[in-house]
Amino acid sequence: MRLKSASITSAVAVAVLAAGCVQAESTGDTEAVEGLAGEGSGAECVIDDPVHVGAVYSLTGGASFARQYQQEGLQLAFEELNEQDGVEYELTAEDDKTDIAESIAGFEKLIDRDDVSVIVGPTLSDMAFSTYEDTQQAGVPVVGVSTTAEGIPEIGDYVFRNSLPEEFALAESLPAAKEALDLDTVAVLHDQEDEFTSSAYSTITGVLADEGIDVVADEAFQTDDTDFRSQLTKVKNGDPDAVVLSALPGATVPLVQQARELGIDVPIVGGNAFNSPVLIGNLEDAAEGLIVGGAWSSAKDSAGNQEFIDAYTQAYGRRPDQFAAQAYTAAQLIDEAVRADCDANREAIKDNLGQISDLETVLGPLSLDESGEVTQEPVVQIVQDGEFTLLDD
Ligand code: 1QQ
Repeated sequence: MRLKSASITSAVAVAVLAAGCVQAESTGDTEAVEGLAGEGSGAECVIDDPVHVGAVYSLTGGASFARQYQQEGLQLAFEELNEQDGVEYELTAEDDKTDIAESIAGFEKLIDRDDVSVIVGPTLSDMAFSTYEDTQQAGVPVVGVSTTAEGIPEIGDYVFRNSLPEEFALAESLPAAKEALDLDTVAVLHDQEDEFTSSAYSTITGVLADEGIDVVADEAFQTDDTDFRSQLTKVKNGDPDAVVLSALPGATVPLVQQARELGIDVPIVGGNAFNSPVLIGNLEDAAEGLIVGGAWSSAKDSAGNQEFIDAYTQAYGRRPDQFAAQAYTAAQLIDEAVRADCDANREAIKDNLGQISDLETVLGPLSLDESGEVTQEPVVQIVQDGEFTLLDD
């Protein structure tokens, strides 16, 4: 199946969403593969054929801050799952180079040539809006592990995500920051081009209004901008209690550094990109006081979290981040869906992913519903001495 060009797919995806979230219908004619339907269920399930899982990440390019974390988290999880009897997973990963056309090509290869049962990814919401509508039509279930923009699960009933939506994370982090910092006023800076940042900006303005927090400056920029001094001067003149930033990592690092250089030392509340230790590391002292809502913390006492951290650190020589934890969890969700009916065909995985309720994961108890949306408890963290610390501690 040929996937449409990015522009058409994006336009179609947006049109579908604008039309009141009418989900695209699957026209996938994938025949069930006998060898992927097994005997038994749960831990007793035995499937003869290997289960092919595809993944598309941004290993290089602008979103490479997630770097190998997503790939390593997924790899580690499937290595652990393969130690269990009955089901053998084979993972094929593609790097979309943070490029929409490359992402489409990666999905197309996994669907048409590698004949995968399910796909994990991509890294960015931008790519999801350009690939999911066609993946839906091909009848291939996809699990987003870091795509947090509004409207993604609505693309189709084969579309799922275990990545906490930005709207839920911000609805937690902004009130928590208000309480912890006694915020009365903020300045808002946002990338007006990217799907994720635009979606987050819409949530930010709504939550600030609900919380009665005054916006003393509201400045926009482009994804590839590198000089933010004009916007930051207006922010400084507004003398806010904090800054709220909706940006991808590429803009976040120079923007935060320039803010500190200009003497804007107030706390900065950011979006999902702030959950990257790569980004925090690149910011060095400028990261002090950053606040972010997210899906995972190394301090969470969730089921298997410490074992996951230990296993990941031993395997890769550094501690995992949220993006690794979410990818790790996606493998667990896929295995849960496969073993439910002991069937690794695309349709069976799609049917069972939407039935997962309160599964104990390293992210905490997690549910996926038939709409494809995730339910889990967010965490709010602040950077202190270069480390993420739970804000409510
Ligand atoms: C999205 C995001 C990115 C910042 C995560 C890597 O949350 O694109 O939805």
